[in-house]
Amino acid sequence: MTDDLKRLGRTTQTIHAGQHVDPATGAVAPPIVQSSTFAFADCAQGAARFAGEADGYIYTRMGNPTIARLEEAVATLEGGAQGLATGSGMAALCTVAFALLNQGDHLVGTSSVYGPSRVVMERDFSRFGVQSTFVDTSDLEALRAAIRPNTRIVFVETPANPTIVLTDLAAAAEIAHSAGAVLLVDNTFASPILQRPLELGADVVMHSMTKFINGHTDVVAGMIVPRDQAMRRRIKPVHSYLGACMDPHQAWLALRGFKTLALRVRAAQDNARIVAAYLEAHPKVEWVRYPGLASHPQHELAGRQMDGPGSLISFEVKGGVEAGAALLNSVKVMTLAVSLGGVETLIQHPSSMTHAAMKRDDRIAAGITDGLVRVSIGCEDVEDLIADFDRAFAAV
Ligand code: LCS
Repeated sequence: MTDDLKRLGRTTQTIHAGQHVDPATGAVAPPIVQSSTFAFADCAQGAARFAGEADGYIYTRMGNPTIARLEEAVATLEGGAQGLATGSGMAALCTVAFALLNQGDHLVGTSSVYGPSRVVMERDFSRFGVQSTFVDTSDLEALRAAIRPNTRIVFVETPANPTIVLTDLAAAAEIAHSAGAVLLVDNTFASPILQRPLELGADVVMHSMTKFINGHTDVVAGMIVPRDQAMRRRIKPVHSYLGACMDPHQAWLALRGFKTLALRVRAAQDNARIVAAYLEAHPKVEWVRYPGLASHPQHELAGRQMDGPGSLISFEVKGGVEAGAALLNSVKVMTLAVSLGGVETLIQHPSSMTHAAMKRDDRIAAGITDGLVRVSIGCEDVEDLIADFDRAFAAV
């Protein structure tokens, strides 16, 4: 990461970060170094690399030149130390939790997070003696009250999946740090184009790069960005050995997608503003939650903490689950599918899909109502999306 690049604009950074010309061939697009292992010149060099006394690659699970470009690129945008790429967003979360938590430790998380992020803590990490409490972290008093003497991680997802509720990151950092805990932020929904948690005091950022960073709905991938080298040193040994690593080809695809991140995020956001206003005015819509609308309870926080409201919208159709299902079964331009952050608009029903593994009481308490519909607005011509909604609402 060059100092020069840090001073350039975000669009320039996405296009150039990690994209140096290949010194061996002059290739402008990065080569895919599809090798599991790297030869040593002699035994002394191999031993020095293993001892951490010499630079150079050893084995792709521990590091690879193509993956390193992507780790540099995302870290440049987030403003952290070199990233640690993982095979999925879930692998990023599990790697951080595995690295930073011990038996008897406690994690406080946002109640409305991606369903499996919560389930893996409550169902699986609990088997190893890690306790967790999930609360509405948009309520800073509730967050403060959930902290225990053994709390080591405060885990915030903002905007939250699928409720689009926001958490004040600077305040959450202050609460975590005064308790001696680390603030881990899932920045998947905003992407570093719209929100940079490390600048607001977070210690670690994670992404499902399956979403905006790759952006083309053809890769599952994750990324961890530690605040500094000290935090990176705490996570790197687990990252190297846990096996949640990335493949070079996967890294190359994500790096290609990353070049257009700023363009895609802004184009989708332009569409989302129009769609959110359309939904809010629609007689068959019960409520809409989108940070760009004045009706969003944290519209003011969105303006302060984010560089734009993004392209995820949640809403409920009047008539609840059945009415929502009629809408979802009638879309033609939009696709009924989970995932988000791609160039195509995806629409889904969280309580029976992405958040089905959560207990219903927990879902309701987290604001994930049975009728909530989540839409990830893409980069299509917005007139076509509105026409698709018109057609689908007619079937409700
Ligand atoms: N964090 C967030 C905010 C997510 O939305 C997801 C996946 C993950 C982490 C996990 O990442 P993965 O392992 O899938 O790369 N969210 C999904 C969703 O809402 N629909 O399908 C997947």
